[in-house]
Amino acid sequence: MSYQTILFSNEGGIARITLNRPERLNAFSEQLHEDLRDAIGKVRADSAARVLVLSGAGRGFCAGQDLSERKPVVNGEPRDLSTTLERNYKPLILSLRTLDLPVIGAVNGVAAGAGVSLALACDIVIAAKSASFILAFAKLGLVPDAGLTYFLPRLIGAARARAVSMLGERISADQAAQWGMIWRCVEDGDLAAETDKLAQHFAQAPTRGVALTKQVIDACFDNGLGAQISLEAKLQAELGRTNDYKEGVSAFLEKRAAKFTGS
Ligand code: LHQ
Repeated sequence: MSYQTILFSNEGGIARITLNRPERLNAFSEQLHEDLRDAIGKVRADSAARVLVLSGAGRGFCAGQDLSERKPVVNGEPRDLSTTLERNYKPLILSLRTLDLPVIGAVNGVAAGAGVSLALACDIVIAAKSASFILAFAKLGLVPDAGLTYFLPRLIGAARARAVSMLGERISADQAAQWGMIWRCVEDGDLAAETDKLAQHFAQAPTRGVALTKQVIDACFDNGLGAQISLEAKLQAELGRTNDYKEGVSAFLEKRAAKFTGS
């Protein structure tokens, strides 16, 4: 299936979505939201998919909301910005966080505004050295949105989150990695190969264990210690019944590499 604003493939357990509006640095249009909804829905429905890789075509990752589609005044009235957040961004961000697969964000270039939210909604973010992150909301008189005020303080702490949100200064990929905002920053020429290596790893990983690891780490921000240990126990009970757990233990005892099937 082909889309107007994204490139999509899903083979060998690896689903790839590349935002493909390079002339606008892959800014979010209505069509892009629609295409992403459809493609992520397909990945969710495909039991053979074991990892999703998100990236951008051209020199940008995603420049946030396409501002030409969100002019401040519509028919003489101020635009209600909450509509697109509720209708488009909230379902998008939640669909990535609730996807039972690891999501790799390969940040190839600038991420601005909701493009930063999209990157931080991924499980593992790897960025090219020349990429950067800009909380452009500050320059428009807006608050960070699409989940950014949830992710950012948790990742880099409130002091840094406040400063970068209020100033809207460019954060280099190196700085983002040093702050723990992303997993790694790599040389530009190594981004594709490093992303592929990660994707190949997850395509052969115990997928259910990875999915529940994603869930349990997300839950830790809302749970107390006792509730979190109980959640670990509940998820472990489920994982103890998987073929992959049996295979992992057998492979260890037989001193051989495990062959996980994701079941
Ligand atoms: C763009 C955009 C863009 C349209 C580059 N839109 N064309 C949610 C809900 C509701 C409303 C409001 O917002 C939100 C959340 C948000 O995301 S708010 C934040 C929106 N994003 C921005 O404010 C970022 C705007 N872009 C920029 O500041 C720059 O383009 C950055 C710093 C990202 C990159 O700068 P440069 O590398 O110098 O590239 P450029 O500015 O020349 O951009 C290349 C082209 O892409 C250019 O078009 P042109 O026809 O002149 O070649 C830009 O107009 C276009 N573009 N971002 N968000």
